[in-house]
Order: sequence, then structure tokens, then C-alpha cells
Amino acid sequence: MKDGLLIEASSASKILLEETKDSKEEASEDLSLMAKEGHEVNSSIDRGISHQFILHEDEHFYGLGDHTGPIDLRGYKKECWNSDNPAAQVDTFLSMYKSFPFFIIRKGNDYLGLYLDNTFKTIFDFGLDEKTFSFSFKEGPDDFYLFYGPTLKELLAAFTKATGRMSLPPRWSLGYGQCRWSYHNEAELESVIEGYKKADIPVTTLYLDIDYMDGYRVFTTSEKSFPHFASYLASLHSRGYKVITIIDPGVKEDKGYSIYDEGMKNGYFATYKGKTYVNEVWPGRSVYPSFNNADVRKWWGDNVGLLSSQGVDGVWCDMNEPASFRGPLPDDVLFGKEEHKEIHNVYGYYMAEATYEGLKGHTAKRPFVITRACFTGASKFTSVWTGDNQSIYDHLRLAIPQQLSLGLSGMPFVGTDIGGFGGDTTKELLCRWIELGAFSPLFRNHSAAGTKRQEPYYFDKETIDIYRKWVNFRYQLTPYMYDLFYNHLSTGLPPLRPLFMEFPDDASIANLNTEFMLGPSILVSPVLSSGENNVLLKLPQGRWINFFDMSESKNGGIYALDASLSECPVYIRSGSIIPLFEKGYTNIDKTPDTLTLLLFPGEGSYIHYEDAGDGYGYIKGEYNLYEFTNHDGSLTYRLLHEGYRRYKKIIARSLSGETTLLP
Ligand code: MIG
Repeated sequence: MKDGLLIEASSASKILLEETKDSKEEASEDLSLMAKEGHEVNSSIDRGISHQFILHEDEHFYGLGDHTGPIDLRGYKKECWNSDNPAAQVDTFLSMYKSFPFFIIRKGNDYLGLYLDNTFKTIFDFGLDEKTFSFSFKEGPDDFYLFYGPTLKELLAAFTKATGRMSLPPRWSLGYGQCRWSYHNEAELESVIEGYKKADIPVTTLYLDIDYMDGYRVFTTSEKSFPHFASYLASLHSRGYKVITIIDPGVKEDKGYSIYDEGMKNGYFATYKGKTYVNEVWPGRSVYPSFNNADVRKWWGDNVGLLSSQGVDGVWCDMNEPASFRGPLPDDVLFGKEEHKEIHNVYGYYMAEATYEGLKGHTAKRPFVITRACFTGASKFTSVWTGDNQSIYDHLRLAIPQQLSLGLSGMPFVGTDIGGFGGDTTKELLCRWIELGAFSPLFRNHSAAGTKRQEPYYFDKETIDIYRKWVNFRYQLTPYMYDLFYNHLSTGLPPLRPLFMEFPDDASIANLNTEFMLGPSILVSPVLSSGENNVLLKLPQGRWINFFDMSESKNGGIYALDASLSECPVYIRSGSIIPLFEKGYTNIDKTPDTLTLLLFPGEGSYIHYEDAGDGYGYIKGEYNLYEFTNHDGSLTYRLLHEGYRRYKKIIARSLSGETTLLP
């Protein structure tokens, strides 16, 4: 694309995108005085190529990964430059941990996606001057792709087809997890297990943060803290738990440490002015693997394989922006032949790829990776969490647009640190967060070292009861959540969806930041502020049924609803079928014998996927696919595919009672 060239993308002769004639290099203002006074000076003013488009009144902008602020980016400026910024995340943050240089323009009922295929720092201005919007960058290719729906769902299908979708995650990854920086040893993990048992709250995954390592040396375990690492993990497995361990990219500069020595011998680390580049992270002086090199990824993956052979079930990649304690890496640090300024935004992507391939190559199970930093297309390898939020209501609220924006950027498996990572949580905040978090694919409570303990059993009986209610609810919802990942394979759609994805004709709900859909059927409207035992529920046009009381229904509109501390309003689109596992289902490795279908009043159909929950048997056809149809409370079904042992019992529950079907 040349500067000044007019491009038009039109639907039925409507112009959807119109480049201004003076898309060009922008002049930079002199802000040095402000900088002298200590103000943060926007680094983005020094631009190279800029594409500028005419902004119309009816245009709104979405996507760009887990940016802070509202879901509609109109009026905001953002940058893609992966950043580990420890300050409390606020709307004006320019960049977060991840880069998704992809945004969606909604113009009336039309949707246009624009993907800028450039890994260098890129800048997006969604109409600060109220006349134009633009994107710009100093370096890298001037290549961008347009995706046209016409619907948002079709647009996302096309975009994820081009950039990649997530394959089926292991079902256990949808279970509940407890994390803390850090559980230091077996005794601490045992006390977590005990705490959950006493509280009668199920937990599937236990996380080990950086202190399980020997002096933060990646791929080691501490002899002192975990002297019998593999056999201890085996003991956890025998009791039904999964274990996810953190790994960091920074390799300790330490002669005699095999990872360092091997990497040095093979030239696997980044260099600067002819020498291995050293910065500082948790292990002290550290070096950075060049994950953009396939040999380095293979080597890294082999080490991930060794970790998994000790019993680690999933791997959590942190600090891969990459983070550095002694100032940022210079632009011209070399990762192999490529400069840092080009690799920076894809560093986390490549680390996640290396980690995923390592797991995949070393077990017959489905890999599960979580990463903090990544780039467009990373869903092929990894899930994400939104990084270091804080125990504040602003971040409970932010969780909704953040997760929705990730989904609109092609990332389906998302979650936030439940309860908030930094700072001390409160009883009320924790309760409200578990109610929201129960709908996130990644369902994990995590908190920082030194903060008030955040495991639910440290709180009073009321908190424990509320927490248990929502964790149990989530385990029951497992088949619906898993179906959404099956659905993602063919549609590219995320489980968490903004209302306008499902109800594009209702402009009144398009920019809501307080509600979301889980899949096509479940609308969630959590309480997001302290002291408020109510919500202002906005329902799109149609008929909605209370999930917890099928006899109560509402038409589209706005309602003031009570929601006591234990309640989170959940409304179901009429005619929906919601599959549940039985109360008490917590052994998430096991496909249960019974499936319950809730048939909400109205007409609708639903595709349900059943398999072993892990491994690759499904690729050989070892799964069942059911099509259920809801005729206002009565059920018919067809088996679309049979390749796995079937449920022994299917129960259909509707307003008129319960019927049992033998499959
Ligand atoms: O500099 O490993 O976002 O989840 O607990 C902090 C310690 C490093 C940042 C991660 C957080 C994790 C923490 N890590």
C-alpha cells in the first residue's frame, strides 16, 4: 500500500473503509519539556508509515487483545509492544503483555477486520481527533489484511482460519485451579489440599510458581523444597490432582548449569555487540534464548518434555515479553540474525510454541500451555491469562472487556487471576470474582507473594459456601464449556462473547462492558461494585429465562435486579439446551455416565460433543456427536457420529419435569 492511495472496501456498494489522501509520515511535537518535568511522554509520536482513514459517527472499534479500558476502542490510542508494567492497569495504558495488531470496525451492521502483519511496535489511534483513525509504525512491513464478514461471526471465522485456531484442550484444563506465588514445598501443597477438603470445595489443578525451582534456574527443581519431585507428583496424580509449573525464559548465567552451558555451546542465546546479551530477571544475571530459531525451540521443547516426564501436566510461561529488571533490551540485541525490535512482540509466541511442541512430542496427551505474552495466532499453542491484575473492583470490571477483546482477537482460552493478583482481596471482592470467573475458560485463583491469603478457606463460612456454590456450578457446566471448544474448531468463535456477537441487530447492547455471553445461550450479568447487591440487567430483544428458576422469564429490556452476595444473574436465551454433568461431578478426567440436558422454554437445537477428554483418539473418530432438539420442553435427538462409549443415561429436564432417555 502506497501513501495516499485511496482504498475502498465496500459491501453492497457501501464504503466501509476510506483512506485519507494524506496518510503519511506525521510531524512530531516537541515534548521534551514535559519529559523534563517527569511526565510520562507518549513514545508513539515518532512515526514512520501511517495509514489514516476517515472516521464516521457510526463506527466503533474492537479487538487488539487484552487492552485496558472499555470494549469499544473508539477515542483511545493503543500500542502493540509487549509490556510488563507493574503499575495498576488503567484505561490509559498504551500497551499490555500481548500484541494483537488486529481490530474490527463495526459500522452499523457491517463488520470489517484489519490485521496488520507487522511484529515491530505498532500504534493504533482510534479517533483521538474525532475525524480520523489510523495505525502507524516506524519499521516493518506495510502489509495489512482486510477481513469482511458480513457478520461478525463470519469475520472471526475467516480471521482465525488465516491465523490459527486452538485444537481441543484437555478437559481437565477447564477444571478449577489454585495458584499462589508461591507454594514452596510439599507441606504447603498438602495444606492447600487439606484446606479445600475441609471446605468441601473441589480443585483440579495445583500450580507451582517460581519457588519450586533451584535458584530460579529454569527446568530445575529445588532439592530442598521438593526432594522427591517426580514421586510427589505421582502421589498428587493418584489423588486426582493435576500440576502446572511455571517456567521463565531468562536462563541463569551460571557455568555448570546444564541449560546455560548447552545454550552457550550452541549459540542459542541472544547477543549484543558480539557477546551474549545479559540482563537480569529472577535468577539474577540471565540470558535470553532465541525462540525465533527452530533449533532453540526444539531444545527448549525437549527440556519441557523432561519436565512433563516428571509428571508435570501443563506448563505456564511467564516473563516472556520478555521482562528484564535492568532496563529494556536495546532494540538491536540480536536473536540469531534478527533484532530485538522485530522479535520482541513475538518472543512470547515463540516460547509458547516451543513449550507446546515440547509437550506434544513427549506425551500422548493434549498439551496445555498458559502464557502471559504472545502475538496474534498464539491460540494454536496456548491459553492466556491477563497478567498481574490487582485486588480492586476496577480490575473485576476490567475482566469483562479484557476477556471479550481477547476473544475478538482470536484467543478463546482466557482467564483472569480470580480475587486479583496484587494487593489484599476482601471477602466481598473474592465472592464477586468467583461468580464472574466461573464463566472463564481458565478458572484460577492466584495471588502475589506477601498479599493476604486468597484461598477461599481462609475466609468465613459464608464466603466458603458461596465459593463452593460457584465452583460446583462450574464443574456441572463442564460439558457446555467443552462443547464451546469443540465449536471453536469449526467456527473460530470464542466461548466468551460480547452480546453484539449474538445480537447484532440490537444496537443498545453493543458496547456493554458489564455483561457477556458464554456461548450462544448463557447471558451473565455479575455484580461488579462493592456494596451493590443488585445489577442493572440489560437483555437483548427476545425472551430470556432465569437459569436458576426456569419458571421466571423476561422479555428484552432493562431491569433492576437484586443479587445478594451469593448471586450472579444468569439468563438463558429461550429454546436453549444446556448440557450439565451431575451435581458432585469433580473427577474431570472421567467422562461421566450421565448427561443432564436443561431444556429452556422455546424451540432450539444443540450439538453436543462427547469424548475421552484427553489424548488424540478423537482424531481417529473416537467421539460421539449428538444433535438435540428442544420442542418447548420435549426432546428429540440424533446421533451424528458414534465412535466412543455412550452415556448410560441422558436426562432431560424442563418446566414440565424430568424424562430419562437411554441412548
Ligand atoms: O515478576 O512468578 O504474572 O503470575 O506469580 C513477577 C511470580 C513474576 C509474574 C506473573 C505472576 C507470577 C509472578 N511473576
